Amino acid sequence: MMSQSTEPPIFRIDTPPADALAAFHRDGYVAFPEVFTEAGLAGLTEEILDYAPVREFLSLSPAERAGLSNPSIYFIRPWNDRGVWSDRLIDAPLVTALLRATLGPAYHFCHSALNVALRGAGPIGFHQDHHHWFHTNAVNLAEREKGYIQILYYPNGFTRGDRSLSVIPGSHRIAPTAEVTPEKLLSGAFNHQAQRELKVEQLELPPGSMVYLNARMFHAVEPKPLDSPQPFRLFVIDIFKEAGPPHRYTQEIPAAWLERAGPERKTLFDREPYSPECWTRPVH
Ligand SMILES: O=C(O)CCC(=O)C(=O)O
Ligand SMILES: [Fe+2]
Repeated sequence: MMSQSTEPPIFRIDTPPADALAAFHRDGYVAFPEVFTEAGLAGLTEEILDYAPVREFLSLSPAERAGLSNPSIYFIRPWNDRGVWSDRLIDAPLVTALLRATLGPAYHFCHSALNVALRGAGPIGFHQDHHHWFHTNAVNLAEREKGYIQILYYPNGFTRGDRSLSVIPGSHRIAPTAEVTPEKLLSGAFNHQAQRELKVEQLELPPGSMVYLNARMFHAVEPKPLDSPQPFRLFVIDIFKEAGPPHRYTQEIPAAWLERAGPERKTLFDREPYSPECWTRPVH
C-alpha cells in the first residue's frame, strides 16, 4: 500500500478549524460543509455507486422494489466492502485529529454503515445512538459517560426537509435517562439543565459534507418527498468509541482489513466485537 504522504487527500483540511471543537462541545455536533476534495468526493461516490448491491438496488423495477421489506432504502451494517477512498476515511488526518481531541488517545473503530434513501423514504424520529443508555447491565452502567462518536458523510448532500438531518443542539448535555424524551426536551423542561433553549434545528448540507456528532445528542431524519429533485441520498457513517468493552454493533474487523493495516490503524481495530453475551458474561 502507498504511504500516507503520497496518497491524494480525501479532505480539504487536515485539522479542524479553531471554532469546530468549541461548537462540538456546545452543541453536541459540528458540521463540515464541502469538506471533501474534488477527487475524494468523486472517488467515494463512485465506490458507493459501483458497489454491486447498491447498483442492483438502484436498478430494480418498481415491481421488484415493491417486493422489498423497505422498498425505498438500501442499508448495510457493517459496510466492509470498501474501496481505497472509503477505506481512507477511517484514519484520514482530519478524522484522527477530531477523535484525539474529543475522545483522547485511547479510542477504537466501532462499526460503519452505508445507506441509500430513495424518494418515499420515511422519517427517523428523534433518537440517540449511545446504546449503553438503553441497557442496565453493570457493563452498560459503567460505560455511559464514555464518548461515542458518529461521523456522518453525505456525498450528495441534502436540502432542508428532504431526508435532512435534524438536531437538538445541546441535548447531549442532558443525561438520557428514561424520563428524558424528545417531547419533554422540546417542551422546555430541561432548558435550565442545558443552560440554553433546547430546540430543533433542521440542517441543510451541500454535497461532500460531514457531520461529527456526539451520539448522545438527539437527532432525527426527515422523510424524502416523492417529488424530491434528488433521486436518492447517499449516506455513510463511521462510528468510534472510547476504549472499553464492546458497544452495540461493534463489528468484527475483516481479516483483509487487519492484514493491510499499519501499526496505528491496528490499534483502532484492537478491541472485542459485540456479541449477544458480551455485556452479561461474568468478568474473571
Ligand atoms: O440518515 C441520517 O442522516 C442519519 C441517520 C442516523 O440517525 C444514524 O445513522 O444514526
Ligand atoms: Fe442516529
